[in-house]
Amino acid sequence: MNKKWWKEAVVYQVYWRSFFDSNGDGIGDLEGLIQKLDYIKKLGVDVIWLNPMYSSPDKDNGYDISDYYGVMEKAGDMETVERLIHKIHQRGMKIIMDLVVNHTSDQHPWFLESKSSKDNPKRDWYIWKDPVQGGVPNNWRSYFSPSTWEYEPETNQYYFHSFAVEQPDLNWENEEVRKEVYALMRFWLDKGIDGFRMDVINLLAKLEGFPSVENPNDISYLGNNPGIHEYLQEMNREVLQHYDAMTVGEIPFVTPEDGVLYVGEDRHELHTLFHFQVADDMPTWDLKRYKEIQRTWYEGLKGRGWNSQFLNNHDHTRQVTRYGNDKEYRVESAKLLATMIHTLPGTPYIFQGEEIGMTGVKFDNIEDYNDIAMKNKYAEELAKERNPEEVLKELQFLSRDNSRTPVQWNDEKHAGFTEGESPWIKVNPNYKEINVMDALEDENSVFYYYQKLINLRKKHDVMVYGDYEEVYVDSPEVYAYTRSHEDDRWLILLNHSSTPSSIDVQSEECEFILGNYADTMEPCRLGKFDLRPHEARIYRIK
Ligand code: ISL
Ligand code: CA
Repeated sequence: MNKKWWKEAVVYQVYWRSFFDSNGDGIGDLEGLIQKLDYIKKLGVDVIWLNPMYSSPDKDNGYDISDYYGVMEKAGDMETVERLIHKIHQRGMKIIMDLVVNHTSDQHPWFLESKSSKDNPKRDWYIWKDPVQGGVPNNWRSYFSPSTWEYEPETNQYYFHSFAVEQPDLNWENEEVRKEVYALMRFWLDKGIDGFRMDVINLLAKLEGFPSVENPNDISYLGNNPGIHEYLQEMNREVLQHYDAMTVGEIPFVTPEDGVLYVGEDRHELHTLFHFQVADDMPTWDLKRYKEIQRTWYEGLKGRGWNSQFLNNHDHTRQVTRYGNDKEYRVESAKLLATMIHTLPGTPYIFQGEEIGMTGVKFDNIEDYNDIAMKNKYAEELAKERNPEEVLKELQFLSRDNSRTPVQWNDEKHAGFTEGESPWIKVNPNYKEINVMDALEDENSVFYYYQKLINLRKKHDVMVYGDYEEVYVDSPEVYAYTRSHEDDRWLILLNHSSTPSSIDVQSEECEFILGNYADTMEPCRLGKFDLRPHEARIYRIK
């Protein structure tokens, strides 16, 4: 396994509209991000993943792009983007941007032309089908609506959308589309960005013939279809191999067997990927299932491809709420989950605010929510005559807005996120207890613990390149594994429960490296002892 900068990197995801507002309009922006770069640098991360800031009507918060060469006004302008790239590089960090090319906005000029007439030269840039028996061409569901088809009366055809109606899918079978995408990729790489996070990149190839399916609610037919690897290999030949660019693919519905086809170093497609087996299979913490997922991915990729490790992002609620204990043990469990993500094999991702243990949120009414996925689902369920309070309650826990509330900078109005009257989405009411200002003043804060974890990766190859082996596999509450590299062997112990859990460390030698409880353990403990609630320990052993 050869050494690469993107294998050794820690990535920090900035959802800029919720990060910091520099001009008082209540919306985070790129100037605001520039003003906070020293804070991100202080954490010790290497790469910033910036969510989409391209021109967009913002129906899906930037994932509906209307001009790949433009900058969304609320984010800033091209000069600000260029300054941002320069200032990130000045600090010795890199920036990867979101590549969203499975679909565009329905306001993109390409689509406006395509839909204008059947013989428009861009008609075939999107996917149009005749009605079947007077209705939709097949029974597929989209991510954000009951059907993947939207009827256009002017030309009496349906167009295909994997997500919202406002997000028509591009037709990747059309070579002109592919060439256009490669050109826009080069444009941004030539601006100096260091790679891409590729949005649902495994959806580019559609199932041949668009056949109706047995169970339309299992939408995995949207992804991993024949032809996808040819597209990615062509993208590599045409663009990526000519740059030192990091590529991480967002790959829903993928198993390790298929995953290695996207990231195998001999495949010349992507460097690494986000799979969603945790997010999709584990609504709440399930240690047995998590161990199994980590084991199958490690075995599936071992020696061939590189994994990524994350537990939350702008689409999935905050990890300390979903998979930890954000009540009695919020700080300990935030640190424990971080220890896990930063010591498992693969590139770790930090979602903004995770480094101070920010939690999910519960707004009292649907008007307080913004996310199109949630609002569409809410409307869909209410159309079934269901009770609104019940539906809202059902959707709150996994709503994507849980992660999209503003970063909590201090205990002032709006948590210091904006000087404006009201932020675009409410601040989590717990900002007085959980904010950056307090974290930076407390040597035992989650922030400084993240800093130590990140520093460990910089100093010890075992954290990056070490072989992974699970130990104490039968423990129902403790996740324990070793990482081994040359003569370095580290043992990571994680008690995921809110009660003490016993463990029996057998080793001739042991040196205490790091723990998430303030009291240090010198010399480290051997033999049988209890790990305290949500306690994490890292040892060097023999
Ligand atoms: O949000 C999810 C489940 O509720 C995820 O499955 C997510 O929709 C899916 O992983 C695709 O996400 C990406 O593409 C979407 C965009 O809304 C997401 O923000 C983006 O991360 C469409 O571009
Ligand atoms: Ca702003």
